[in-house]
Amino acid sequence: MTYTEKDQKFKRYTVTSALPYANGPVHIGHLAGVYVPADIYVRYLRAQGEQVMFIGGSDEHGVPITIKARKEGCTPQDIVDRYHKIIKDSFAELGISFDIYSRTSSKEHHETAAAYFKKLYNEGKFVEKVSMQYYDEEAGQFLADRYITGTCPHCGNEHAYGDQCEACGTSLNATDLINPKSALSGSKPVLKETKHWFLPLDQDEPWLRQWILEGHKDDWKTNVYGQCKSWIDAGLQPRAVTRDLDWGVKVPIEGTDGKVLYVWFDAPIGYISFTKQLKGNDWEKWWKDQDTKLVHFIGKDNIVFHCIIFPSMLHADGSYILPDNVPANEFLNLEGDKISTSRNWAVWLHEYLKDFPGKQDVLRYTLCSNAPETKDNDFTWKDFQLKNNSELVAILGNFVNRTVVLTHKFFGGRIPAQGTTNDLDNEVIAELKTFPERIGRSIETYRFREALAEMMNLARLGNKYLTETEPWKLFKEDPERTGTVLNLALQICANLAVLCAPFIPFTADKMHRILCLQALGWKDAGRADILAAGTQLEQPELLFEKIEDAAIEAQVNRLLETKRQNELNAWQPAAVKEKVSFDDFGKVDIRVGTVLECSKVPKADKLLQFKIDDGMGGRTIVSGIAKFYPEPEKLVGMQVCFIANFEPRKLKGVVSEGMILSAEDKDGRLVLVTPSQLVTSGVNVG
Ligand code: B3M
Ligand code: ZN
Repeated sequence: MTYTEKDQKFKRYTVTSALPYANGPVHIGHLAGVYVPADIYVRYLRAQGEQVMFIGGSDEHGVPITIKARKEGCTPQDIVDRYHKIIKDSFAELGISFDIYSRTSSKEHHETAAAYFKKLYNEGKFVEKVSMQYYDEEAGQFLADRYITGTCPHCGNEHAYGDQCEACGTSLNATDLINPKSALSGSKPVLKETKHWFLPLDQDEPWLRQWILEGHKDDWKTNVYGQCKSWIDAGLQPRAVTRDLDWGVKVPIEGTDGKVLYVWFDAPIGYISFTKQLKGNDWEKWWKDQDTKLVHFIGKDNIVFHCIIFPSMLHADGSYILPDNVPANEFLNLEGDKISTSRNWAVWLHEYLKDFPGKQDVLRYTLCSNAPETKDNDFTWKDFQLKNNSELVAILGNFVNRTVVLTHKFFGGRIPAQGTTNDLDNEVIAELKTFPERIGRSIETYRFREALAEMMNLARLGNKYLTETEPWKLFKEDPERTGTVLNLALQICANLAVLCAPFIPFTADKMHRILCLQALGWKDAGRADILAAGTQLEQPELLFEKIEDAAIEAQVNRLLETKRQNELNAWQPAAVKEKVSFDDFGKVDIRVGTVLECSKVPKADKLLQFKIDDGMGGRTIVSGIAKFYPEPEKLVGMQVCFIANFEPRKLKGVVSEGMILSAEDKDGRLVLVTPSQLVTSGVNVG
C-alpha cells in the first residue's frame, strides 16, 4: 500500500501524460512539465507493486498541423508521420516508460472517438446549433481555431488565435476576436452559417462546482484549483465540439461532409483508445472501475481541457471514472526567455540525446530538481553543468564509487560482514529507515523536487558517514570495524539503487549491476541488510562523468546564434527621417572618386586609409570599414561615393578629407556604395 492512501486503497492506476502535437519535436519544457514527473510517478508506483497503465501518444489532429503541411507543400499525414517517429523514439531513449505510445491518426483511435461522439449524440447530450462562423472567401474555407487571428478582447494581444490567446491564456471563440484576419490568405473573413454540435458546459456547472471546488480543494495543486475556480465562477459556456475542417476524425453523422471532431474532443479520448489498443487487456477496468485512480499529467495551458471539458465528456457518457488529480505544472523558461518553437528557442530532446549520449539521467535529474511545480522556472546550461558536477558526480557518484572502491581494496570486492554496530551506526540505520516513506509521500503528493532532494540527502548521509568513520585509515588498525563500516555504506548504496530508480533509472540499473542486486521493491528499501555479506561485487564503474566547460559553451553558443538569427529575422528598415528641403540636400556635396591606394591605418583595427582620385588632384579619406575589407589592396581601381565638403578630421594621426559612403546591412556589415558603371572621377552624385 502506498503511504498517502491508508483510507482509500486503489487497485490500480491509470496515468496519462498530455499527448504532444506531432508538428514538432519535444523540448525540455514539455519534459519538465509533463513527462519526467509522470515517469517518476509511474516508476515509483510500479516499485510499490501497484498495477499501473501509463498512457502516451501523439496528438495528430488540429489546425497547426494542417497549416504546417500547407507551408511545406506536403500532407498533414506526412507531417505527423515525421514527428511521431522523432517524438516516440526520443521518449524511449530518455526512458519514459509508457505502457503504450500510440497516435490519434490510428484507425482504432478514429473508431473509438467517433463511437464516443455517436453515443453522446444518440443520447441527446449535445446541443445542435446553426451559428455564424468566419469563412475565407478567397480560400473557400471556414476558419477554425488557428486559421484565424486577431486581437484578444481580454489583453489586447494582436496575435491571438481563434481558440486561444497565448499571451493571457484565455480560451476564446473566433467571434470574440477584434479585427479578425484569415491565417490562410490574410484577408478579412466574412460570417457564414454553419451547423455544429456543442457540449452544454453551462448545464455541468453544479456538479463541477461540487466535484472540484468542494471535493478537491485540499488535494489539487493551488494553480490548478485556482484556474478551475475562475473558469467556473466566470460561468461556463456551451462549447463547440465539431469543426469545418477536412483533417481529423470525421463527424459520424450522415450529411456532415467537411466536418470533423474538434481536436480537443478527440485527443483526450486518445487516452482511452490507446488503452484499448494494448492487446489482451481488459481496457474497461482502467477507465470504469471505481477502484482505479486516474491521474492526468499536463502543462498549465491544458488545465481547462483536463479539469472541465474532458470530465464533462466523461460525465456525459456516464460510465467513466473522473480524474482523481491533475497535477499540472507551470512553464519552464530557457536562459531567461520563454521557450518558443517558432523562434527555435528550445533545447530539443532528440538533439540533446545526440549531443550528450548516455547522459539521459543528467537531463532527467536537472529537469526534476528544477521542475516548475509551483511557479515558472528557468533552465540554464550553467545550472545543468553545476547539477551534474557538484551533485551527481560529487555527491551521489562519489559516495557509491568510494564505497565500492574501498570494498575492492580491502576485501577483494567481497561484501564484509556487518559485525557489531555502534551508536553512530545505529543512528545511521535509524535514519536510513525513514527515507522510503519520506520520498514516497512526496512523490504521491506530486512534490517531485522535494522527493529528489530527499533521495540526494540519503547520498549525503552516506558521504557524511564515510567522512566520520574514515574507513581508508581505519583498516590498518581495525579490519573488522572497517568491514562493518563498509557493509553499512554498501547497504546505503543498495538503498539508493532502489530509491533513485524512479528519477534516474539508467543510473539505478548501473548500481544494481555493480552491487549484484536483484530487482527490489520500494518496500525492501529502508533496511540495512539488503546485501548479504560474502557477495562478490562487480568492478567499480563511475556513475557520472564531469561535464566540461567546452560542452556547455557549445550549447550556449548555439543559443546565442539562434538569438542572432531571430534578431536578423525580426529586422525592419529604420523609420524614415524628418523631411529635408531640396536646398538642404543640395548642401551636401557627394562625388564619385576612384581608389588609387588603400591600406590599414597602423594601430587602428577598424580604419582603412584611402587615397582617392577626386578629379581635383586627389585626397585622403579614412573610413571605419577595415573589418569588412580584410584585403584593402584589392579595392584599388574601385569607384566609391564620398562626401567632398566635410570638415577635415584627424583620425589616429591621419587627416581625413571627407567621408566614404557605405550601406549598413541588417547584420551590421558595412558595404561600400559604388556606381553601377564607370564614371569620370570627381563627378557629382545627386
Ligand atoms: N496536444 C498538447 C498541447 O497543448 C495537447 C495535449 C492534448 S492532451 C489530450 O501542447
Ligand atoms: Zn489575451
